[in-house]
Amino acid sequence: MVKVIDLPDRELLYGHKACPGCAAGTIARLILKVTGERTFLAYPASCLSTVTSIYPQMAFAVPSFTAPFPATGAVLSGMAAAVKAKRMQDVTVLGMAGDGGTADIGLQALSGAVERGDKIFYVCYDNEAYMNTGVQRSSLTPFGATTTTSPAGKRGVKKNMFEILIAHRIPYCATASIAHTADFLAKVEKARNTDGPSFLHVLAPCPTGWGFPSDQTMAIGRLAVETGLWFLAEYEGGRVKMNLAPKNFKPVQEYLGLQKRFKHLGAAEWALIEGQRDREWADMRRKWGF
Ligand SMILES: Cc1ncc(C[n+]2csc(CCOP(=O)(O)OP(=O)(O)O)c2C)c(N)n1
Ligand code: SF4
Ligand SMILES: [Mg+2]
Repeated sequence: MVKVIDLPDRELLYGHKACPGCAAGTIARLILKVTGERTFLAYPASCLSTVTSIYPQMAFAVPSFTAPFPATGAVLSGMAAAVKAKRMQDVTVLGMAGDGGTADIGLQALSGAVERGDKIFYVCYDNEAYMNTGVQRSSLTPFGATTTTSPAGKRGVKKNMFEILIAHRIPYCATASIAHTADFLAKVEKARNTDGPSFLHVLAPCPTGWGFPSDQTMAIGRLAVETGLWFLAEYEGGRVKMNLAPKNFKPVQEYLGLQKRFKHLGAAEWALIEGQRDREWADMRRKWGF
């Protein structure tokens, strides 16, 4: 049973310039409603920095720092050290980075911060490409998606950040979807109350880069889970809990067919994607026993 969280009216992210329907903006806004005013925030070069921090304007109402692209984890460690040195209480040291800033160039700094056990809360909003610089492929771009550096849909397999963080024996890590909002908010609350590092990987549908109408963000987010191409899980106390395990998945074309980045795919590729999905779910069921 997911706990429903009362959110304050006060906006701590206001007046940003993200595209209509951008999930990343909503994710950041809702996270700040949970973590509140006593949040120290760092984010690297990304859509999030570009749409919030345009000199002389600043859309965040909490102390915020644009980190160098590879350095979010290291910057958060520094903030956590300062909070400890000053004996500050009830503070959230929060990082929000894209898939490129997390799974590619920022992976080492994140790994170091988690391994040191620093009390930080790191969010990866995953729009599955380098959107800010014009939709280039990242290691979290899914199989078959068109980007400007993989025009015909390069056949890579999306890196599994959840398992990479589990391999660090992190105290708390979870995956989430903006379309499952109560589950997402409950995980934010848990992550920020964790005594040590925590990591949240949130799928962030991007109308501009994925090619879907801007009023379909939530529908796309739901379909990702219903087709089994995204999963909702938590790792804590050394165990994995699957929050939602559909008995039957919807056909993947219901999700892929709504997005221009997959429009070149046909029945053969859908079958490949479903085969890969089924193998991954079988593997997860075996490992985590759900
Ligand atoms: C060292 C370095 N390399 C490249 C860049 C250019 N750059 C800025 S943002 C960005 C893409 C970020 O992608 P992602 O982390 O997925 O965030 P998104 O833009 O998708 O929100 C790139 C390549 C940079 N700022 N610094
Ligand atoms: S390109 Fe995508 S992630 Fe970036 S602001 Fe627009 S909708 Fe959001
Ligand atoms: Mg991205």
